[in-house]
Formats: sequence, structure tokens, C-alpha cells
Amino acid sequence: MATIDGKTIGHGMRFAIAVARFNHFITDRLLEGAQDALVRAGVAAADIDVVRTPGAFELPVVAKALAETKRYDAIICIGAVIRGATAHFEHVAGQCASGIQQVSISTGVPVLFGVLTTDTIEQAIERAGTKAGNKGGECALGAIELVDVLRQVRHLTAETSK
Ligand code: INI
Repeated sequence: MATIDGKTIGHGMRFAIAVARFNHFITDRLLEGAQDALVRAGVAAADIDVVRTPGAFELPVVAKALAETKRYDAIICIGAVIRGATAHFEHVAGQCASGIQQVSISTGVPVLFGVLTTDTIEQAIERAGTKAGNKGGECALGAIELVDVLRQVRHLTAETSK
């Protein structure tokens, strides 16, 4: 029985971070958390590209374009969708989440969901570097782990098909 576990060692890996400008007070903190986590895990700063989108709704199309370049080991999507008085929240959050998942599955490039979906601004602040940590940083470490896991799984498939 084999167990495949990903490590969070990022040496030599290359990442793109797509970050929404909407609610930038929050997304800037998440971006900082993600960049800091990547660099502390051994990723070279020169191997991290940042691309801005207007809002979270546009993250999937940009993630797809980035994935198709084949330049990156993974794409990290960062946004903050905060509930307002209308149903807009549901549309933006839902389409963003399913779009990101679709891009990841259709391209085979890991695309991480570092998008906060909260009821209040306070909840978003808590997750952007205050009492509930920094979800951007957590997402970045998840990206490194997933790259490692997928490398191992893809290698295993090639070996066993011989
Ligand atoms: N975009 C966000 O990233 N977060 C939000 O909370 C948000 N709300 O609530 O409206 C939001 N809307 C903009 C949306 O992502 C698109 O940029 C816009 O609809 C144009 O397509």
C-alpha cells in the first residue's frame, strides 16, 4: 500500500497569482500572504507573476489564459466576495468557484481557490492576516503541496503503464 503525500517545498516551482481588485483592501493582504508563503517555502520571487482582474468574477478567464501558457506549475486565484443587500454575491461567488474548478480540471493545471466568500467585511478582515490567519498564505502552501502531489501521481501513472 502506498501513500502519496505532497511536500511544501517550492524550490524551482513557478506560480501565477491572479488577484481581483474589487475589495482590494482585503485582496492586497491576501496577495501579500500568498507571496510571503511562497517565498518562505523556497519559491524564487522572480518565479511569481501577479496579474490583476477587475473582480472575482473575472478570475476564471484569466486563470485559463495563464494555465494555457504552460508557464506555471499552478495558478493561485485571490479574491474577496462579500455579501451585500442583493443576490449579486451568489452569482459572483458561485460562478467564480465553479469557473476556477472547470479551468483546473480542463487544463490539468492546478488552480487554487483563494477567494474569501463572507457575510461581512469583519469576517473578511479576520481571514486576511488577523485573527483567523491569512487565507492567501494557506492557499499558496496548498498550491505547492498540490503541485508536488500531482507530479508524484503523474509519474506513478507513467511508470505503471509501461
Ligand atoms: N467582485 C468581487 O471580487 N467581490 C465582490 O464582493 C463583488 N460584489 O459583491 O459585487 C464583486 N463584483 C464585481 C464582479 O466580480 C465583476 O467584476 C463585475 O460584475 C463585472 O463583471
